[in-house]
Amino acid sequence: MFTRRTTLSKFLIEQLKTSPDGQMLAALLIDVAAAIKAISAVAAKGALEGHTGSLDTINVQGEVQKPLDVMTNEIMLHHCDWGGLVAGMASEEMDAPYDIPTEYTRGRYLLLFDPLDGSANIDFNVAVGTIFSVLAHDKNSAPTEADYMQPGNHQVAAGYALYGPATIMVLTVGQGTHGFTLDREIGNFVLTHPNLHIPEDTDQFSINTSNERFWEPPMQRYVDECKAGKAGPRGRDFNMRWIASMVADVHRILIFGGVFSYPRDNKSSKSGRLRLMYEANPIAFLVEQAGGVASTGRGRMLDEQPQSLHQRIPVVLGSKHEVERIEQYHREFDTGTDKPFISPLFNERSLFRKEARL
Ligand code: FBP
Repeated sequence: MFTRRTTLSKFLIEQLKTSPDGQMLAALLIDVAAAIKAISAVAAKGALEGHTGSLDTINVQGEVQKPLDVMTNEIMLHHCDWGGLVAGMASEEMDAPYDIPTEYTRGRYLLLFDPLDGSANIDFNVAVGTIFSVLAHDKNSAPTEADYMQPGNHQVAAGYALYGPATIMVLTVGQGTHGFTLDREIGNFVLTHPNLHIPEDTDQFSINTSNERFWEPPMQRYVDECKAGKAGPRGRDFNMRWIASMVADVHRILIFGGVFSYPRDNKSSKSGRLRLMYEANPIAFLVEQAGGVASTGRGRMLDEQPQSLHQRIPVVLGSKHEVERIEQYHREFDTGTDKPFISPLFNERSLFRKEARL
């Protein structure tokens, strides 16, 4: 049985054997996988190694850092900077891109990552992840920040790791989306979820509804209609999940289908919470490669031209028909042709009154 298993290295060498520079990309993804194994081992120590609580440092996002945010960032950098494959790296945890130390050869790829997505969950021992995106850098010179400003449709590879009961790495090099489970005893990632496919229809949605009052009307309309279930305009019941770890929420969608959103809101920034270049874009690439749709609500995520490294963006992704419906609600709202849904619970004659909309 063990001899028939497809390991990550075997899979990548096979998938990339005909693409120019394919073996270099395979080598880089194997370095990323090594970093992920190290993060998996470190994260699993939990409170035994003092990984809970917060530091007194704040990252470029204005968020208080956790010890593991800093440690996992270092792990990613130092597993990938020495091999002559990477020209520079950018991360949620660093204000500016990381230049490859002069003692190492500069490579042909830019690696962008969120080393520990959902790190607020660490103290509660809930699943967290790592998200990464790979762009090409075809110049001989060291990359400037402008070289990173490539839309998501330029990505040559993307993926995430989910540190749950098992550690799973899901990736794409533009030929489908595939999942690998870490066999801890052997130390290999083994292909366990080939050709993941997101069903076009779903009755699952994933959104932090505590922010509903801050959303735009099209998102409020969509979620209100889902919550109204059989009695509402959708004519069927929906189920909701929110793990507050994007990777975990997205992984469920890649396995079972569903729609995930962190929409535009007027809470802190009008752009929502998630970062375009190292969260939304890599996940959008994986979702599209699995037959799903990834949108800002008003257009294809992968066509967005980045304006800055740490830019935030509204995110709607997952099962095709639901994402398209949400895009349609945005279009109708923008053109003044929408038909907001008023739940029977909140209508004129009810005991409750819905607050004035945004
Ligand atoms: P970090 O990358 O800082 O951990 O934040 C991203 C994120 O954790 C997403 O994974 C998740 O979807 C979202 O924030 C949860 O946000 P909220 O706490 O507002 O529900």
